Amino acid sequence: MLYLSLGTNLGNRRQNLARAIAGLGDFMQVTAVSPIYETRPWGPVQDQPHFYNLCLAGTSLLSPLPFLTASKQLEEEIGRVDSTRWGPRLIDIDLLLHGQTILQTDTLTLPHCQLTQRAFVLAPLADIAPALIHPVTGQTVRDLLAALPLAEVQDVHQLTEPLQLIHK
Ligand code: PH2
Ligand code: MG
Ligand code: MG
Repeated sequence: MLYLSLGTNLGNRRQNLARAIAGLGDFMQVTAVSPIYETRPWGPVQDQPHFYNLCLAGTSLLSPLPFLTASKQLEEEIGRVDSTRWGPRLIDIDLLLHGQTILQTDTLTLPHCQLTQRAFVLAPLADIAPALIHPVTGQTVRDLLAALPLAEVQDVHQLTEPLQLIHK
């Protein structure tokens, strides 16, 4: 099973998420999609629009590095141009977990290195996989979320209207 985090804070955020999920269908089978969360920018760049974030689960025949390449290509197809670290983006597709794989290369770290600190990742991930165990810390997603400072969790807001999935 693999788990992804999607984020967008430019343009039509709902449409960007829907396009990413449709495009991911070319190289993975999506089996679960979380609700959307509207989230305050997290990290060193605070002066940028709020994000829409969600998590999804699925399977893929691609191993981690080819999967990363395919998802970077999809980001470009959707129109992501500026890749400033931490800056605003049309779409960001982050691989959180790929089975139990633990990996550290220049381009990819698994599990995602900031997974345990980000409410905008853990809240939607807990909606679709609360009992999933982090292969390094051994904690469940539910417990990782509960361990975050309350203020961080209060910065993410679940939207009530579900995402309309589209077909390419
Ligand atoms: N992505 C970042 C940096 N900060 N903040 C929120 N709320 N959501 C994101 O997806 C996000 C972020 C870098 O990828
Ligand atoms: Mg990211
Ligand atoms: Mg990214």
